[in-house]
Amino acid sequence: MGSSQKTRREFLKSAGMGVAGLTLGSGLSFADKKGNRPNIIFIMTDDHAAQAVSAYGSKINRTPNIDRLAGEGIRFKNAFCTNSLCAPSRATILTGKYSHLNGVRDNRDKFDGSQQTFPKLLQKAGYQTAMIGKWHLKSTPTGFDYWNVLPGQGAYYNPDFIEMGTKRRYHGYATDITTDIALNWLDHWDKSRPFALLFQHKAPHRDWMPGPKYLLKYRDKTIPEPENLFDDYATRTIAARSQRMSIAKDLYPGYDLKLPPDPNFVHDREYWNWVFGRLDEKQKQVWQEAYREENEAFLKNSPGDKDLVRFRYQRFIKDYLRCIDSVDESVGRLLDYLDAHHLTENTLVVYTSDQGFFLGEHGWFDKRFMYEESLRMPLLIRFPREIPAGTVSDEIVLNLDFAPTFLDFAGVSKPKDMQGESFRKILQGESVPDWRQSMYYHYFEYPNEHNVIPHIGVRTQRYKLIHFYYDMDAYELYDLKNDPHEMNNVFADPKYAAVVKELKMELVRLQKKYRDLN
Ligand code: SGN
Ligand code: CA
Repeated sequence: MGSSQKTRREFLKSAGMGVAGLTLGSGLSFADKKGNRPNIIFIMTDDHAAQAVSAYGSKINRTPNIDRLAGEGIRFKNAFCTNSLCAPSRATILTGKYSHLNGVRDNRDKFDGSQQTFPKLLQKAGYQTAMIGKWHLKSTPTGFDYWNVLPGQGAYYNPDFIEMGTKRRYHGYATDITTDIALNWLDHWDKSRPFALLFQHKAPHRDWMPGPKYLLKYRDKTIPEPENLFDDYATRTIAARSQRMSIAKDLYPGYDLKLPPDPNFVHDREYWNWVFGRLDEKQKQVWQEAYREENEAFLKNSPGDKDLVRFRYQRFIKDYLRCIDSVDESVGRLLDYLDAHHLTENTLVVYTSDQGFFLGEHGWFDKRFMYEESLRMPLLIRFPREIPAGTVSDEIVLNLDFAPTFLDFAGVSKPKDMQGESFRKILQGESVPDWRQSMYYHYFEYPNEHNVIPHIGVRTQRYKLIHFYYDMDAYELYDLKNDPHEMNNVFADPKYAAVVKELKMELVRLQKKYRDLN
């Protein structure tokens, strides 16, 4: 059951809004009939883990602006993605369908832009729609009145953007530029209709290049390490051991760690030259000066063994957090803009990330696995007209649910083939008795690029069963109450036999329900 601080009835009463939520036969509420449908701003970052949001109790950084959304709205503790990878998550968000039905199982697939998406349905219902920032779906965006997107993964410095088909290079830092473009769009929207703006940052995706403003932040600090940085995978299947996403081994010296690239490692040198080569001379000077002293000390006296892993962790995490500092600043700029333009009350603001990320947990970076850090999406939503301030929910909500939820707010009925559910009632602080008690997960991409073996899985409030299938056939079971960091696979423990049996059945039920049968 979800927890929230006020019931919907209490909230509506205190807000003097007793009838506002009543529904008319047409599916539109009184408020909707008056044309009072909310604007929607969907802020999504790339790879921002909940462990790096202070509203989620981060031990490593502060995100005061993102936290504002939690304080003034709702924070979901159990928001999950259905396939922890960029393009698949984005395709699921747009369509409200699992990967096997929307056609984007992994980052190599091209999104079929002719299919049904929530921006198209909103557009049809009279919304003006815009998509700004990271798109990453290979095909041209459809369903938007305006779009201005980064090609592919985009670049951190002096990025190219494609504005309605025309490519243009901007000077500066991607997070700041994406924000400028979004605020500029907000200066010009047609005030006679509501809008839906998808505002999607590239940050803090690999290779974690901080903007000039935050290059020196955390310099003299040591960021706390996760307890399981030196995980030995003792109880796990071979999947955990065969990945290639370890802090110890798989970060490149130049591209990832900002040390001189290894001259014999062509891939690293080429990647680094490509991203660093974009900086102008002044930007390069500022950059080199920021890392110079530490790099000199490292090259003179490199640590060994575990201390080397620690050094690598510090390098990675500091740059990752610096990227988030720019994102947090961007959210602050947007929220201030909404206040200044009297848009706060009638705009639903969502903050999320396409998936989670390992920040050294299990010794890893990246995502893909169904383990908690990668599965969980930060999800904070503010809509003062309906969401009681300071609400916290532990209901299981999914990226699959975003499309039906936005349609619900726009007064548009959910198409029958959308697989998610609207969680509008949960936002309002109501308890929803028949809400899902388990979620279904399916990861496909293999062996590209981090060698994570394909798996399906089911997670309930208490347990998680994972089935690695492709070139192996093995299960893992975690008791999340006793083992929140998933260090102890209890699949073979006879005490859990009944749980295993039940979850295997649940997995089959969900495969049927979502029509993922191959
Ligand atoms: C790039 C990264 C990978 C990352 C994928 C997917 N490598 O390929 O480390 O897993 O993106 O990330 S890089 O050397 O090109 O940086 S996703 O978020 O886009 O799915
Ligand atoms: Ca991502």
